[in-house]
Amino acid sequence: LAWGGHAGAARGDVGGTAPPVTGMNALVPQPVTVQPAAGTGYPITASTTIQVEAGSAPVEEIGIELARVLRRSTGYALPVAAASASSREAATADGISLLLSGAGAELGDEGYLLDVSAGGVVVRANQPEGLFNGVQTLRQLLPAAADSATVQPGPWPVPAGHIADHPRFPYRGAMLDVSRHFFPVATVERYIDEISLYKVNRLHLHLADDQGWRIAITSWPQLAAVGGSTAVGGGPGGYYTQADYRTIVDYARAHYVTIVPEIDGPGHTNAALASYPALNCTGKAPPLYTGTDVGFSSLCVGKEITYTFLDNVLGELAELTPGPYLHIGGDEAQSTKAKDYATFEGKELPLVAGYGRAAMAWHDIAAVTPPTSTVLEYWGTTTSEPKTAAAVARGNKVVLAPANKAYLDMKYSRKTKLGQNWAGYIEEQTAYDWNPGSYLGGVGESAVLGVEAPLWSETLVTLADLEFMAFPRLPAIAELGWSPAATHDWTSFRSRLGAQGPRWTVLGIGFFASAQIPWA
Ligand code: TNX
Repeated sequence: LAWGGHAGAARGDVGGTAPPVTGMNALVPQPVTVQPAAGTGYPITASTTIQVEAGSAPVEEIGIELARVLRRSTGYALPVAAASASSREAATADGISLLLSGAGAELGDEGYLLDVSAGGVVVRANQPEGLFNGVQTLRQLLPAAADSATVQPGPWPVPAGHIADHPRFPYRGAMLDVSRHFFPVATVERYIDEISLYKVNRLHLHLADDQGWRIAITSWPQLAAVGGSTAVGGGPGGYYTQADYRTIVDYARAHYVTIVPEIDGPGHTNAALASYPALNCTGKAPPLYTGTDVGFSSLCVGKEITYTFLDNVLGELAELTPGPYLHIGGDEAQSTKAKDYATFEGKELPLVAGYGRAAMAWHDIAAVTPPTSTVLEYWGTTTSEPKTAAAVARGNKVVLAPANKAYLDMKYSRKTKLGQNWAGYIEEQTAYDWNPGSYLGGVGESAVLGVEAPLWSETLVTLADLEFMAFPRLPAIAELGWSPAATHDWTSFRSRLGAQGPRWTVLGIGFFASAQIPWA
């Protein structure tokens, strides 16, 4: 179908009659180097095999997962087998080869090479995570129907060409607020599927806030039993058992996503305070809270039990979480005096270090001169934040999640039913058009660990709600985290993003059909 005949054009502001981009020119995030080649490329057929690096269990798992996805839609057998030494050298097995050789050191751990010729598809990387990323690119090179859960007619061409790719930033994050509303394990797993398609490699789980405590802590059982028993607007709430949490961690690991668990404090703690009277300075527990105000709760800074509680919680979380970070919140502590806030963080930060982890915290923590290992997550709406800049001058690193750009819970426009607007309206171009490496004063490229797109859930109840807010803005933030600054281009991005629409439709993602995008 010609471009002009599509619904997107009828929306009025799409403009032009250029054909929709396809194949190598339709990737999100944009790779470092893309060289389409002449020729028909490689068609996946009933005789295609998937060949994986011999002797690597993680690579075999990546091959099996690719086979699982493609078997559903193609109906082909797609056997997974160890690649022979000769196929590794020739680099043209008849099929898809996933190999841990010949990638070149400049690609790092997460980069990959992808070559498609009539002979087959070869993905090369230094580490399994690079092959995983290359497979995500391969999935986008196939027709959208390849992501279908039921057998489709095909054909299944992979366009010819060469891609060399590696990320701009190591931390490419999404955050899910499971406290304001609780989301079951299956929803979190689906979100992991969706974010990993766009090479997002961190999932920050906001596990505790005023409205809900969502992780079972063995040494403090009332946190989940009481603090997890409701949510914004009332209702039963919910929490993850430790087995549930391990299931999420394992699922994330298989998708090369690191879980970053957050227990917020000293503010945003009403659910904990309601669970244990002893945590309150008054010795009396407040009622559970189901509203949406912020800034009214505080842990009791002067009580020793506060730090026993934090030590126990962080200890259990560290035990459950393989990743390098424990996020300790620290935002909007409006009910904690500045002096008490400093005392509190001064006692909590060493607890994190004691469990061998680096602390992450919202940038508010810059006020207390945290150790340089503390990663600051910037959530402000201005491009100047002196305390964060001072922390960077001392050596701290920053993850950028500016609320007026990266907050997926902000409304797209005045007309959006879901979401909030305290940081403004965020249409697609607003989410995309900023440079993480020069956005915040005093925070240059080398101080930026990466970006994150937080999805706060005061107004979001269902999986469909989450998906409507995350798509298409999550892929915009994902591209800012992955693609080189030199490829940043709104005109290119909007047409490549438009090509993702059919894929989301096949996957059942009910996205916001932004009128800024020429949807294919
Ligand atoms: C601010 S930004 C918050 C959250 C809210 C969010 C809603 C930040 C670190 N805290 O508590 O959920 O706004 O948009």
